Formats: sequence, C-alpha cells, structure tokens
Amino acid sequence: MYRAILAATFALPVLAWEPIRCPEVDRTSADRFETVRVLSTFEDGMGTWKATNGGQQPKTTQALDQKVARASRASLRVDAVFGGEKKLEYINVGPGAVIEKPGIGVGFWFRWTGTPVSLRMRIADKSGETHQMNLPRDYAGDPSKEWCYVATKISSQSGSWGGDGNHKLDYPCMLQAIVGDRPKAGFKGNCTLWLDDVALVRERKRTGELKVEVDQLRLGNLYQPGNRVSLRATGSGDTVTWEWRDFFGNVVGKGTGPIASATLGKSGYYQCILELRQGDAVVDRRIFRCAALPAPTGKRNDFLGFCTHFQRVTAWPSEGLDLFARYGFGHLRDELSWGSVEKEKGRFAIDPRQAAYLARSRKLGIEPLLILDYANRHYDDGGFPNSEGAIAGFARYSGFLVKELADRVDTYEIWNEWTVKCGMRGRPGSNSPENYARLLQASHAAIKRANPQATVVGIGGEHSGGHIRNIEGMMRGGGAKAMDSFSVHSYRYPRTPEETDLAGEILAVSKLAKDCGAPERVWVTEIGWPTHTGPRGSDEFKQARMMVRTLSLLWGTGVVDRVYWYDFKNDGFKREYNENNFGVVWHQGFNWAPKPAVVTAAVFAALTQGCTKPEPWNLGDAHGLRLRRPDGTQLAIVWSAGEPTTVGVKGVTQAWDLMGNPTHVGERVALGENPIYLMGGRVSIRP
Ligand SMILES: [Ca+2]
Ligand SMILES: [Ca+2]
Repeated sequence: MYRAILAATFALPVLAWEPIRCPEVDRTSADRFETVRVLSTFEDGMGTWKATNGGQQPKTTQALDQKVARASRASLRVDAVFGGEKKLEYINVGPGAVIEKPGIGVGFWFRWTGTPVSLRMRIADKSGETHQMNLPRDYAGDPSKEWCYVATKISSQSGSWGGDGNHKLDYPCMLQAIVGDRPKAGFKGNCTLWLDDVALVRERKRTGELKVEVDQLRLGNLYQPGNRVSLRATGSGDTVTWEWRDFFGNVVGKGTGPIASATLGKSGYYQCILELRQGDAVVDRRIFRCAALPAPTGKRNDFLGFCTHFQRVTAWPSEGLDLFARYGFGHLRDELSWGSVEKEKGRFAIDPRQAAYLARSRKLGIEPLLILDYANRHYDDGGFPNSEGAIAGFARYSGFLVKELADRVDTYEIWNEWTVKCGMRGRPGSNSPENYARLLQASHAAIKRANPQATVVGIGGEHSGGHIRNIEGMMRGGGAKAMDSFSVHSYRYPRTPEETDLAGEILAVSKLAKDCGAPERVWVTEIGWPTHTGPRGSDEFKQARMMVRTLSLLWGTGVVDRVYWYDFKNDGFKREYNENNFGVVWHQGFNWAPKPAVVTAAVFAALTQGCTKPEPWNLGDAHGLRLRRPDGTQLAIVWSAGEPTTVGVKGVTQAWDLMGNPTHVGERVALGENPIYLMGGRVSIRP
C-alpha cells in the first residue's frame, strides 16, 4: 500500500506554482449593480413619465404597452420618428424622480425595434445643472430581440451644463430623462423604445476574490503548441468552475475544482475563464489569456510594425522587447523627445536608460523608427517651434540624434500629429501646415547632413481622412521635397476598414502627394481598434480581425510601404478608457497577456514575410489580397466584410486559418469575417 501511494505521487509532474495576476472578466450592469428602490414598473400607469416633443426631440408619442412587458403586465412604450435634423435630435423621456443622496445609480430594462439608439441619462441637480452620463453597452443580449439591462452610477461623466455650472452633483438630484440618440446627424428613421422596471441601484460589494497561480510562468503567457498549462485558483467561496476555449470558441478543457489544465494543442490564442461561486452567486470571475506559437523564423517582416512607448522606461519595461521579438515582430515606432534630449539649452544628451532600450531592440533584430517631437521649454516659450531660432534648435536636436544613433536607428519621423496639437494642448505658437513645412525642411536637411542614408518620414501622421487640406498645405509649403516618404494616421474605429473605404482614402492621399510633387510612398504610422468597454470599443476578437483585414487592404493599395499598429501594449488599467486599451497585449501588470490580435499579427508576419507585388481583389463583400512569396509562389488572404459567402479558387496547395493552423479548402471556399490564407504556385480567385 505504501509503495503504491509513493509510485502514484512520483508519477505526477512536479508543479512549481507562481502567482499570475489575471484581469477580471468585464462585468455587465446586471453583475455590477443591485436594486435599492424600484421607481417605476408601469403596472399601474405611466405615473409622472413624460416624453418631450418638438425642439431637439423627434416626433414622439408615449403609451402604456400591455402586450410587451419585461415584468408582469405593462411597460412604457415610446415611438419616435427621427426627421433628419442636422443638429441635435434625441428621444427624451423621464419621470422627474427625486434622488436624495449620493452613492446611488439608476438601472432599467429596455428593448427597441427599428433604429438602435445610444442610451444616455440626464440628472438635474439642486441648482438645475444638468449632468449627462453614457449608459454602458455591456448588456449580453440583443435589444431588438429581448429585454436588456443597463445601469450606471450618477456622475458628470459625459458633461454638465446650466444651473450653478460647478460640474458637481448638488443633492437632492432628479432623474430628468433617459435619452436615446440616433446613429448620426441627419439620420431619418423610426425607433420604438420600451422601458420597464426603472430603479435606483448601488454597486454590489465584492465578497470574494480569486487568486490564480500558473505552473509554468512565461513572459507574455506565450507558450509553444503542445504545451500543457495548469492554473491553480483559490478564493473564499464554495466552488471554482473553469473553462478553456480557443480563438474560435471551441472548448478545450472544462471542470470544477482548483486546478484548471489544458493542452494548447494547436497554434493560436487561448483563454480560461475561472468563476468563484458562493452558493449560487458568482462572486469573482477572472480570465487567463495565453497563446501558443512556434518560435519565429528570424526573418523580419518589413510591412508590419507596432507603436510602442519604451521611451517611458518605467511604464514600458524593456523586457517587453524580448516578447516583441518572440512574436517575430521586426519594427517598432517610438520616440526620443526634444525636451528629454536637450534638457539644458545647447547641451544634447541621450538618457542612458533610453539609449539602452534602443540598443536592446537593435540586438534583438528590431528596427526602431524614432519620432522627433514636441516642444522644448528653452525655445518659443515651450510652444510650437515657429521662430528661426527654435527651428534651428530642433534641427540641431535632429542632427545630434541621427549622428549619435547612426549604428542603431536610421528612420526618423518628423513630429507627431502637428495640426491635432498632440502633446501640445494649451501651448503657444502656430500649428499651421506652412509652419510645419518650415520645420520639416530644416530637420530633413540636418538629418541628411548627419547621415545621408537615413530615411526621413514627413507629415508626421496627419489624419488621412479629415486632414487632407492640412497635408496639402504642408506639401505645397515646401515639405514635398523634404522627405523620403510621408506618414498618415487612419483611425476609423469602431467602424470597419471596408465600410469606411480605407483603401480609397489612402489612394486619395497618395494621389495628392503626386500632384504636390512629393514621394507617393505612404507609411501608416498609426491605426488601431481599442478594446475598451465604451460605445466606441471593439471586442478583442474584432480587433484581431480588423488587424489582418486592415493590413491586407493597405498592402493592396500598392502605395503603402509599412504600417505601425497602435499600439503594442495596453497603457493602463481603466477598461472604459480607449487610450488604456489599444494594445495587442495587456499591461505588464497582467504579465503582458496576449489579446487574439497579437497572435493574428504574428501569423500574418510569418506568412507574408518577404512578400511583394500586392494585388487587391474585391467582389461585393468578398475581399482579398494576393502577394508573391519570396520563393515565387503566391499567397492570397481572403474574407467577407458582410454576410458569409463563397468564392471559387484554383491552384491552392496549402491553406491556413487566422491562427496559423493548416485548414482544408476545396474548389469553393467559404468566406467569413475572419480572413484565411491560401497558398499555391498560382492562386486564382473568382466569383
Ligand atoms: Ca412592468
Ligand atoms: Ca452643480
């Protein structure tokens, strides 16, 4: 007996548990809030509820609906006809219910037919000041099919006006209105909105917390295909249940109890959701994200790069560079700001810690693009460098860096978002396109003097959609001849690149460059889809799809040489804040855990490495890009931007899914929202 127990113990692998911080699964309003007092159930009539009409409101009627109710017998129904107003037009319906004291929020059930509206809430305070809040889109269901629940704390989150104007909630307050905003200005259409069970709510207190440990801690939670990963979960509760899934939603492990294991059988993204229960209630829900990828090929993909902020050495620890290289990425865009290089007037020096990150990236085979940017307090009152003296100072800083970093960096972008005033809010001086052109000319000359081989990227990431006139001004103002290529930023999140004609936008700006006598080579130095929880956020799977579709569409224009995705890592922890959620990996506080997009990027980088001769293909919602591989064979990337469809293909000998796993395709290929890769000697696509 004793020997048997010993043998069994020795047969188990020895696990060395290490703590790993895992983010909470985003909670819905229903998880976050509990009811304090019910305001309206509409069981006995509409009470004080009133929908306003005319002025900024669409044509609106309200009624008690005894056929459609979330609970029991009746709900409030509001019918609105949006007339196409250019300015404001929104549904406005409220009870004027009093909210006596702070710490309270409002929650309600709703559904709609016709036009989906953006829901907001307005609270009037004691002084008559109106405070507006956006309601989260965190409901699990589809409001056009079922009742959904939303709630929010009372705050001045999206603005306040009128009354005493102190932007403070002076109690007692009043629930003035629930607001339903149309999709865009000038919109015409109908909406029926139902409301039920409106209540005052408060945030639930957390009564338990899950602690997670992992048996093989890896930088970035990045493993090899075939690895088995075990998690150990502990917390004050009755049970832990867990479920592992792959990118496509297939369950690859599930169970109850403290040890959650799964084998990462294929290449790709994986996640494990762990739930801690007390009785029937889920008191904490955590998510462990990881990826399995083979070692990189060691060959750099020159089309794809990422924006990073390693200049901020504490916020971006340089171990992130090791992970960057492990994913197989070869280009980053960072900065060494003027203010940090010329701290004392006339004395130029690179902070040794910043020099170290550049040396480390070069050693890892990563090519940095450095942005030369922003103000210096010694020149033009810390404003835009407009004077001859300030421009000469900026040129000296440019020349110094280029010379000093000749062995580490040979690509420089002049400024970042000049006309947007990025990094310059509230500072003096002129940000006119012509003043940019003067700065660019001086900086370009200084860079070429210091290193004639260096590449100068001009324009500094002006928006390729909205700022085309600024770009023209910069080019015609003398910038056209002072650069090797030019950069634009082409954000359009949360909308897709197809519905917003990203390719057309880039071709238009390239044509403009030609007309101005500038190089027609475009670098998209920022584009991205943040994964925050707000109304303009995208889920992580959408971000992953948007990445491959965007890269393919941009490559297909034939004028884009490189794309720097914005950005590599989440810059913070606030889930509702876009700037904290642009990363393709999570913050280092969560061990740089992957989002699906970092995996799709790594697969894209490996499969398209060294490809040339881009040819776009499009038929209705079906899109594709065909490339020539270094060995002379062809690679096609295909997807549908709308409903699933099929296309005919010929000459395909190998195919891969978005996660880099081989997949079988016949003569007709089903296209969905996730692109697939097709390879062969000569790949043809037809309807
Ligand atoms: Ca009711
Ligand atoms: Ca106030």
